[in-house]
Amino acid sequence: MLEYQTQTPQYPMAPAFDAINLFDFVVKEGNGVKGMIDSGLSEVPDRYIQPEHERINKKNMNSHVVSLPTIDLSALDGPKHDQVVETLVMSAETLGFFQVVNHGLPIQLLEELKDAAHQFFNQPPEKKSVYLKGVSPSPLVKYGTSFVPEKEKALEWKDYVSMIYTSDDDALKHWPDHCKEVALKYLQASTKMAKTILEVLMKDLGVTLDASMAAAYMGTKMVNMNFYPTCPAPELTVGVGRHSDMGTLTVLLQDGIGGLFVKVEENGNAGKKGEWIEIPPIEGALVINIGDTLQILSNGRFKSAEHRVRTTSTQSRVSIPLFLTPRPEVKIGPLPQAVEKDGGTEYKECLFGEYMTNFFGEAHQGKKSLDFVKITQP
Ligand SMILES: O=C(O)CCC(=O)C(=O)O
Repeated sequence: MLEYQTQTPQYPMAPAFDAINLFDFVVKEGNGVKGMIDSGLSEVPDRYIQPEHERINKKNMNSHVVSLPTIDLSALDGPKHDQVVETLVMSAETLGFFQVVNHGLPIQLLEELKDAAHQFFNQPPEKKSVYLKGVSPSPLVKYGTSFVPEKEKALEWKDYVSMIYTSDDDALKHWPDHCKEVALKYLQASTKMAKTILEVLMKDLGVTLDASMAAAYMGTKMVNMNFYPTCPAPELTVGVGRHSDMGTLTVLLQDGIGGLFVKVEENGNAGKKGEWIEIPPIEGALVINIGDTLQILSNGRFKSAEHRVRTTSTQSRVSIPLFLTPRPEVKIGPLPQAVEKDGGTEYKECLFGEYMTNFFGEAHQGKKSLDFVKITQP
C-alpha cells in the first residue's frame, strides 16, 4: 500500500468562502471538497451541514454485533453449491447487501485500484477539472463532486470520477491515465463475477439468464472512484446521503476506513426494521448490492438496499463502485415468471432511460426513486 501524501496545498491561506463563491470554487471550478480542505478550511461550511434527521450519528447506530454473511463464491463450484445459493438468495431478499470473497479478482488488483484512486484525487485541481461536465474531452469521463449539487440543499462530502465503458479500446483511449488500466481490469473481472451472481438469483425466480438478458440488464457499465476527504466535523455531514442504486447490481470495493451503512428493511438476523448497520471493511472482500432494477424485475422479491456513507476526521476514504445497469433503451418491469408466482404486479414498465432521468432529477431521498414505477393500490 502506498503512503498517501496530500500535495502541498495550492492556497496559502484559507479563502473566505461565502455561499456563492464556495459553490463556484468547489463545484464549477472543480476544486472539489478536496480543494476546499487543502485550502486550509477548518470548519464545515453551512452549505455542507445536513439537517438533523440526515446526519449519521454514531450513537444511534446499531451497537450490537451484526453477523452479515460473507459469501465464499468459489464454493459455488463444489459440494456446498446449494448452501451458497441459499445464502445469496436470502441476502438478496432481506438486506440487499452482502460481501463476497474468493471472487476471482486478485487482491493485488484491488490494492492497485485503491492506490490509483488516491493518485487521481491527489493531483492538483487543474488536472482533475479537465474532466468536469461540459468541458471533459470525452463523454465517457466525468469528474465532479456531491451527487446533483444544483438540486441539493446540503452538499455531500465527496468528490468522484466516473468512467463509462463502451469498449476496451475506448476505455484505454479516453479514461484518465492514472486509473484506466487497473479500472478496466476491475470492470472486466467484476462483470464476470456479477453475471454469476445474477444467474443464481434469476434461476431462483425461474428465469435462465442467457447472454441477451445479461446484455440487456447489465449492458451499461460504469466504474466510479469516490474520494471522501477528511472532514473537520463528520457528525454534521454525509459522504453520500440515503439512496438506493438505480441499476441491477453494484460491485463495490471499499478501503479499510469504514463508514458504509445500510438500512434494515425488515426484522431479521441482520437487525431490526429501520436500523442502520455498518458493512464492515473486510480485507480482500467485495461488497455487492441489489439495485432498483433488480427489485423491479423480481417484482419486489429482491431488495434494493438503502445505504449512505459517513465521513471521518482522521483519514481520506476511497471506494470504487462498478454500477451494472440496463441500457437506456431497455424496458424494465417485473419478469413474467415473478408475476406469475406472486399473482400480481407491483411495478409498471418503463424504459430504463426514463427511470434514470427521474433518478438524477432529484437529490438523494432514500428509496423514493422506486415510486416512479410503483403501482399504488387504490
Ligand atoms: O462509498 C461507499 O461505500 C458507497 C458509495 C455509494 O453508495 C455510491 O457511490 O453510490
